[in-house]
Amino acid sequence: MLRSQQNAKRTVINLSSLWFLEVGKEKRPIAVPGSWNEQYQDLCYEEGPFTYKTTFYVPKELSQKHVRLYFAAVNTDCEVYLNEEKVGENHIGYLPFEIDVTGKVRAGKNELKVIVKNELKVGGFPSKVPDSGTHTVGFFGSFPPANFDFFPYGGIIRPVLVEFTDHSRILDIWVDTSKSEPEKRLGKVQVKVEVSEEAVGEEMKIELGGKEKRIKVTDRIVEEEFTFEDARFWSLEDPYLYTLKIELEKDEYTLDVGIRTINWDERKLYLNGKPIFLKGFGKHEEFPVLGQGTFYPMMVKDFNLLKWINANSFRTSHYPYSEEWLDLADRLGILVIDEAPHVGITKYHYNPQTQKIAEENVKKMIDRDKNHPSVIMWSVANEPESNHPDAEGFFKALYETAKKMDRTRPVVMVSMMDMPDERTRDVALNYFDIVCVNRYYGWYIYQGRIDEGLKALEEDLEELYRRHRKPIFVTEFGADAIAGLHYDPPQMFSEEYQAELVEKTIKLLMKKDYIVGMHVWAFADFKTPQNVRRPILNYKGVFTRDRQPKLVAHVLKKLWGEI
Ligand code: BDP
Repeated sequence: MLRSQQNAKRTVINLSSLWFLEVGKEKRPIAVPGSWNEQYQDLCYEEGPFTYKTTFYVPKELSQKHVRLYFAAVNTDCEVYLNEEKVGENHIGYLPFEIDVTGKVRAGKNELKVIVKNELKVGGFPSKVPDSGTHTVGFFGSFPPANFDFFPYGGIIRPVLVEFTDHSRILDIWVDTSKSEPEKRLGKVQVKVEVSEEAVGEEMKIELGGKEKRIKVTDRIVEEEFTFEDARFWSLEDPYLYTLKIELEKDEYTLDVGIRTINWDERKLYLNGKPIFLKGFGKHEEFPVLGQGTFYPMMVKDFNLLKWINANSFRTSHYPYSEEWLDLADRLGILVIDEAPHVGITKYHYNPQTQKIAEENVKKMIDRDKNHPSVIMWSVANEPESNHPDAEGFFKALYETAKKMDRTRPVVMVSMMDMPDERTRDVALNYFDIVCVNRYYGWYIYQGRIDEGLKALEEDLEELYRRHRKPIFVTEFGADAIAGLHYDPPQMFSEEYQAELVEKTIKLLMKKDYIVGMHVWAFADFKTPQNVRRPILNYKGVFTRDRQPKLVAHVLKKLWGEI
């Protein structure tokens, strides 16, 4: 599925605006995109269902076109009604869905209604703390009872678009540059296009980087290859994008294409044939006052800070972000680990029905983001209960699902298991291409004892490498620090302690040649459910929630500037 695009042959109405929210008998204004929890104090902890309403106007000539509603994301369960007729429903947050409403849109005024519920469910997405307790130490008794450490925001969090196209139209595009030979500067771009039945028999024009091909469409799928001698490869230093334009008589679609290759072996990860070391963060797509959603100024600010601090990558922990994050990453040369909305997975998820939903979620993520050159790997989950025997089949299936859709990128699962303690033995990690682990030595374990903690971390990593013989990526490490809290000698929660722990951990990781990346947790402070460990926010941010640097930010800028 392609996202909606305004161009010379497509028309898009963007419904980002002030909608109405029905709360009981009341009708309140509500911003879309956005989450209800931050817009109204009395709705902070509400799961809904709430009814969103808006209207839009359609000129007569457009009402006869192919029309689809494109929801960039709704958290979480929703039913969609157009002019009082139910036209669709969706049950996963953070991912887009489309509804074909051809023939249902009226010339003139149309009414759109979306009923949204954001309920935490044991064994669901988003996942609720199982009554019997949780495998995740430290999250007991949190409210809302999310089985994860960030606030469960609800609502229409991303834009809603109405797109009008001809019936003869482009449905999907796949771009694969993995056959390119960077050492010869030879770019090979395979382009695959899916069209609607009505387009069969027409001529298609494909333009890429100044080259043009005209093809008679004989089938719903068209495949072509472009070769570029002396290609300009997409890289962190030169994130060059070629423009790909697909044209039918009455439809067109434009995509940015980066020519680059990704490979990996037993010890290293390569971008364009050269080893790449990932420096950066796990982060969240949430902000003070705004809550969760698509907010452009915040994206620009965060990318500017990523560049300032000399980071080259981030993980979309713990769900896919608005697609514009990837547009910016493509354009600015930042690598992204794209993560499925699978966090807080426990044994209650390990059944065939939930596995099928999880497979669908992985497919939807890859389907949305497959053409972004910045995406360097797919993460199918964060910190699942992967020491449970039933995790093996569940995650093997997710790995295979991802691989079937994309063999060109590594597929990973982020584990907090597989420590030297036998009880943490991860039954699924070995299926994945790169070993991704979260480790909190000097924080959750070896509290207040950074040096001892790091000795234990070193042993842990050595053993992990011996066991897996695959590159290791430390996807999380860090410490809470409350901005303005200082202490000498460094104490937990002081800026000094966070800076020391992060600096010493990085210096240790740099000594190991099988380590391919290190991501500090987290980019910025973020809001969590209420519990005894979190004074409103998780304070592991290198930046405060309003994006001001803590002491550690200056340490990182210097260290990463030298790597
Ligand atoms: C890890 C999780 C992350 C948490 C972090 C922490 O992946 O979501 O916020 O630890 O405890 O367990 O700060």
